[in-house]
Amino acid sequence: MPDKSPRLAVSRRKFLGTVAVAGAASAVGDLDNKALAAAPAKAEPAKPSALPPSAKVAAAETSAPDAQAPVMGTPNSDFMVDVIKTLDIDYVAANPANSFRGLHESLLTHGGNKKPEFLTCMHEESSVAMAHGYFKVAGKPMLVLCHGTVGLQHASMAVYNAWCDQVPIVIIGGNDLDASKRPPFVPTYHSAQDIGALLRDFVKWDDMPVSAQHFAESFVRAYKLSMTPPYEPVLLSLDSDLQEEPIENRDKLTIPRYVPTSPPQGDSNAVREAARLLVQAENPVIVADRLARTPAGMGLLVELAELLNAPVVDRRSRLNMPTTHYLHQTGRGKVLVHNADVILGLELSDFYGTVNTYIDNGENTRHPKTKPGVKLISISSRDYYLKSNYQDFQRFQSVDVSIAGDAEATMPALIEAVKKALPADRKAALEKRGEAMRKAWSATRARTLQAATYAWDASPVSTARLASEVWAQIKDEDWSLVSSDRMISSWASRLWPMEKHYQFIGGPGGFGIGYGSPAAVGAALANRPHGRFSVNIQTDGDMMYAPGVLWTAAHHRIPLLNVMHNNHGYHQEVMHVQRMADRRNRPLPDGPIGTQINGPNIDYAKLAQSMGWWASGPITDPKDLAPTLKRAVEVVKTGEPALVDVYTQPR
Ligand SMILES: Cc1ncc(C[n+]2csc(CCOP(=O)(O)OP(=O)(O)O)c2C)c(N)n1
Ligand SMILES: [Mg+2]
Repeated sequence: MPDKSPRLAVSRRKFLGTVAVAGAASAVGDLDNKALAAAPAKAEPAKPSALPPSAKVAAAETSAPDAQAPVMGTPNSDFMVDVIKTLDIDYVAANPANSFRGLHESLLTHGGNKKPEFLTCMHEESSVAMAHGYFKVAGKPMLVLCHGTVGLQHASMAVYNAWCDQVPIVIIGGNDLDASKRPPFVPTYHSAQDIGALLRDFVKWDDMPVSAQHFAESFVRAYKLSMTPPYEPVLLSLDSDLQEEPIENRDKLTIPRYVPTSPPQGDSNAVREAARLLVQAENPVIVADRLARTPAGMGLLVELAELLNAPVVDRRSRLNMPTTHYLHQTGRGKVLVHNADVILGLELSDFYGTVNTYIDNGENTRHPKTKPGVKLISISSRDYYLKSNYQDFQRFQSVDVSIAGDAEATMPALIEAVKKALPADRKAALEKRGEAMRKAWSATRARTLQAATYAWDASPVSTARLASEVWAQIKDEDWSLVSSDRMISSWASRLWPMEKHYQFIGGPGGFGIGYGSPAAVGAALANRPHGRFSVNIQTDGDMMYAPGVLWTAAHHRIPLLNVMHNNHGYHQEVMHVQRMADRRNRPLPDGPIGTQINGPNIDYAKLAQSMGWWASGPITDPKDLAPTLKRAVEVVKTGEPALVDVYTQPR
């Protein structure tokens, strides 16, 4: 490494030198100097602290900074910004930290805070989950900066969710590597030999560049690997000294050109065999999960399904099949899988669970959902890429035709193979099957509409009524549902006509709670330049993991309608505790304890208002929903976020 003196960090010291630091401003000050940077510019009388400062804090907050060393040359972090700018990255989400202060400063000054633009985040889990939701609408990764140790520790669950959901995110973790040079105390607590160790099991690739040129190559490689199916998060550990050191010789530095990797297609013989089985099947079923990797995926699936008039069961990690299409038969998934003679699984996260039942009855009963002799075909990128430790690859399932390949990239070849394999005399049978599917679709639709009316006037509000009332207010907008709807019994997917990729973006992937609220903000940000209307059905438990993301949405003026599905608890967990008590044959004392969010009640409207949102509620009478949602929609259309708190369970 080049000689480190003079350091470029001096500009910050110079700034601090002009600041007359007034007394001990904080008793719990972070010695990485953020507290100092925030001190007032003019001397003010010392204010008493709530707590007496420790000797270290007092020294750090009152001592005069050293004389300034001259600024020399251009910092490496300026070049790093040049590298970042060669890739199509619009935003950088971060909670600030000294371990990436060099890069932070360069992004603002040298980079002009444009492409990428900073998003101020209040928790690293929010930064990553925002990037997660953003990708599923925008189709491109965000950059996330994390404080190497503690920041990545906060970020880790969200990274795991993104990993399970096959979402690309480029993460940089700042680190102070050189023990002989790193500042003592807090920055040393926040340093590690290998910050990547924490995430290595659930990022696709990580590296620790030791020179500016190394950074350029690794950043482009990280981006490229992240965007090669299966998409996944990637991590660079970035030494803070490396960011702050001057560039040795700019002319010697080069930025590699990024050329996207063509996603791998399945082997053509295996694809032909799959087509043969599908064409000959009496009752073929297509089950799709993460097939629609891009907006083109849905059109390809429609083409394949129509060729065969085969029903599609959508496992909803993405919107794979328009819900309005007569071959969208998700509601009949159970019976279709049971009757199938051929099942085509497209990027299934859980093939085993698709064809086997598991009953949580204490004996872990399992049995096949399918008929004997059913032929199983899988097209999945998981067959060529997975890691060992975390079990996101699910239980092993034997299949008859196993195609390692990206399913979306393989679809054109499969469509062609099906066209070739289809004998002319199958036409009548396929048309008949199509007729049956149209009838079944209409019957399912009628049953769903009927079921939605149950408890229509109930107070608190039924989840079907909630979904219906939201729909009534947004149906004329170019809307986008930026949350999963599993928590409301999939009422949105069952009732709303979903035909565009951004109208449904699936869930967290790894089912780590705390994803919903920040992912919605990220997805809404991606919808903003398109003028789309983003709506999030937000559960209460998820909201409270890191509610500061509400502030981020307001601060960056991200238009988003949050409709609270407020059941005052961790409702999915209530049944688990109840099931234990039932199985052990003893009553639970005083109802659900440890799964309720009540006493005190949380006022979500006030929570949102306190962070700059327009908000209203709680709503308990369903008749109040329409007028309140209408007002909220108007607010969102002015470009601001709005929240409506709806009680779906009594307090
Ligand atoms: C990080 C994390 N902690 C705990 C859980 C276990 N868990 C699963 S569902 C759930 C309840 C979530 O509550 P809420 O978001 O209000 O949804 P509800 O169940 O009430 O519909 C919890 C805590 C989890 N999945 N992830
Ligand atoms: Mg809840």
